[in-house]
Amino acid sequence: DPAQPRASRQRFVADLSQCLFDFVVQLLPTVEELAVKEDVRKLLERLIRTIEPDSRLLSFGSTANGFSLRNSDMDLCCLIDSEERLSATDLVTMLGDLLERETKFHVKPLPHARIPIVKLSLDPSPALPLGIACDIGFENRLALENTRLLYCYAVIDPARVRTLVLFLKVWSKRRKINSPYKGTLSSYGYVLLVIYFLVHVKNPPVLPNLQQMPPMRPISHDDTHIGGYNTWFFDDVELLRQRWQSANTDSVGHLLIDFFKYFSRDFLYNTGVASIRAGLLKKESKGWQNDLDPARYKDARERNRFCIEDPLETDFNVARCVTSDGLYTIRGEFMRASRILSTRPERAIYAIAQLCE
Ligand code: 3AT
Ligand code: MG
Repeated sequence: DPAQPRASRQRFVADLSQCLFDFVVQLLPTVEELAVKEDVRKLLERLIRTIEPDSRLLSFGSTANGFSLRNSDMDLCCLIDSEERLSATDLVTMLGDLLERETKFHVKPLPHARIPIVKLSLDPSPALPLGIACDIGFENRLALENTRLLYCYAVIDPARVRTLVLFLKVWSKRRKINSPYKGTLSSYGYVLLVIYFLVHVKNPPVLPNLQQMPPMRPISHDDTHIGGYNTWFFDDVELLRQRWQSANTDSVGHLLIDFFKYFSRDFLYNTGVASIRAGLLKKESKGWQNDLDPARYKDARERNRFCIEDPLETDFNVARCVTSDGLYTIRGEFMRASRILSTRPERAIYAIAQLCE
């Protein structure tokens, strides 16, 4: 019966979707964890205000973008609203001293890093069985905006977008291809790949392009630019939730299979740039070629193996840390995942276990 393989394929994909939801749900942060993190943020904000009274401490990254897993680290950004303020280097040093005196955190100030931060960690406790890790940076307004952009994408179609993103984050961590310090890609990079795929590769698209939608009211240049970068995007979440109805009805399982297929076979790693703002771009058009004369452009060659345009800071390649070995490993993992899903083990749950082995 020729219909038999097709029916069993459909059953596998439906089963895979259900398993992905179930798998991801058990990895979400608990209510207690979120409460402890908010308490920590408030405590730190109170302490920072003893140094800079006009400051606010805001969350960004996964704690604020809707893609948080259990025990993920906390990214905090301090904004100072007054005109006269200390330099980031001085603030990091002073805050480091203060936190060391006043709290139980392990404190590591990095005042001379390219982006000065204070690193904090807390030992495990009943509410936080794995402790807590937290970075505090200063005036990183672009990171707050890119967090808000990802958050808007997360809430448009949470069932599909959050499930896919969270699964890929877990998968990339378990497969050890989520360490920019070791030549692979950050979580932020993987999130951008998923959104790029859902906005620009899937046809019809699963998500709208929030940076290219017409604004509802006139916008002024000053309100929409930070450091020369255009940070405007359509952010009326309520309206989006009501109005956006994707013509694409693919299940999460189907999208995951296609995602791995696309990034193992079709994406043009040598010449292409994945941009959630503008779709597939050419490395050449951004000056990000990696085939330049190696004697003169060694840096460009190393930095642009894999190119993902930051949605706001558009001259920044989010994948610049990916080395040629790193890219080889990542592509090998996309192929492995694609193979596992196409050989279709007996049950989807085994496929997921094998994927994340
Ligand atoms: P984890 O749950 O911590 O794995 P995350 O979503 O917090 O994932 P990252 O830790 O990779 O993601 O990054 C934290 C935030 O920092 C995300 C983004 O707002 C900002 N960020 C990270 N890398 C870059 C980058 N290369 N360019 C601009 N912003 C970045
Ligand atoms: Mg983080």
